[in-house]
Amino acid sequence: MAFSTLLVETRGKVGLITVNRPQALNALNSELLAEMNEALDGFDRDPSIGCIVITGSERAFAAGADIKEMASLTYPGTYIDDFFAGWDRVAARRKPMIAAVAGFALGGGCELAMMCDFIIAADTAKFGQPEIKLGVMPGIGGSQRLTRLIGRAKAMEMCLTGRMMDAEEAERSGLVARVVPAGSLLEEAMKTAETIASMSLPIAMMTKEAIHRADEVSLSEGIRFERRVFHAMFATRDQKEGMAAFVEKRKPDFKNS
Ligand code: CO8
Repeated sequence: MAFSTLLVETRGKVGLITVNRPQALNALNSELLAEMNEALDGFDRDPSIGCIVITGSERAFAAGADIKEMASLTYPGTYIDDFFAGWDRVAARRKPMIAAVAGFALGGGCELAMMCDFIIAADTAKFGQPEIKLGVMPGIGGSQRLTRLIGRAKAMEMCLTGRMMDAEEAERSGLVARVVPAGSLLEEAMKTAETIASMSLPIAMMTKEAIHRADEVSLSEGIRFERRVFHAMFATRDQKEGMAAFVEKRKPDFKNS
C-alpha cells in the first residue's frame, strides 16, 4: 500500500511511520490523518507488530495542523464534520507507540507526539503550542495532555504565549522520556521499540492501558484497576514462561498468549 504523505515500513516487530510532507514542514492535513489511521489499522491487524514508532524529518516532526487547509474553515462546517475527530482514533491505539521527535513539534505536531505513549527527542527538538498566535487554541488534545504532562503553570505559559520549549527543558519538565543526539534519534527509538516488541504483546498492551487509566480515574480506582489486570496476567502462558525463564536463568520465549 503506497501512501502519499507517509512512509510506512515494518522492521522486524516494529512498525515505523515517517511523516513525509517536506514541502510543508510535515504539516498535518486531512489526507495525512486518513493515511495515518490506515497505516495504524494495518499495524493493529498484524499480530507480529509489537510496537510502533512515529517520526518526522531532521527539520520537523510536524509543524502543526495544516494552516493553509484550515484558514477558510467555518464554525458550522468544523462542528458538523467534527473536524479533527479522526485524531482520537490515533490516540486510542492499544499497541505501544513511541514518538521520535527532531526539529519542530508545534501545535498539532506536539499534540501528535503527546498522543504517543512517550517521546524520545533529539537534542534539536523544539516543542510548542503556538495556536494562539493564529487566533485559535490547541485542538487535538494539547490543552489537556500538555497540562497533565508538564503541569498547569508551564502549560498555561506555553499555550498563552506560544513560546517554544527546547529538548532539554522538555525533558526536565516531563514532556519527553529521553533526549539523544540528533544523529542517533531513529536508532535509539528503534532500539527502544524493539525492546518493547520483544516483551509479551498482551502484557505490554495491558501495562499501557493501566498507565493511561491514571489520567482518567482516582488513585484508589486506578490501583483497583491495576490489581484486577495484574491478577488476570496469571491466566496467561507468558506469565508462566517469564517467571520460569527467570528461575531457569534463560531468556523468556513469549508467545503472546
Ligand atoms: N501549516 C501549513 N504549512 C506550513 C505549516 C503549517 N502548520 N508550517 C510550515 N508550513 C509551510 C510554510 O508555509 C512554508 O511553505 P511555503 O514554502 O510554501 O511558504 C514551508 O512550510 C516552510 O516553512 P517556513 O518557510 O515558515 O520555515 P521557517 O524555518 O522560516 O519557519 C516555523 C519554521 C517556525 C515552524 C514556521 O513554519 C511556523 O511558524 N509554522 C507554523 C507553526 C504553527 O503555528 N503551528 C500550529 C498550527 S495550528 C494547529 O496545529 C492546531 C490548530 C487547532 C485548531 C482547532 C480547530 C478545530
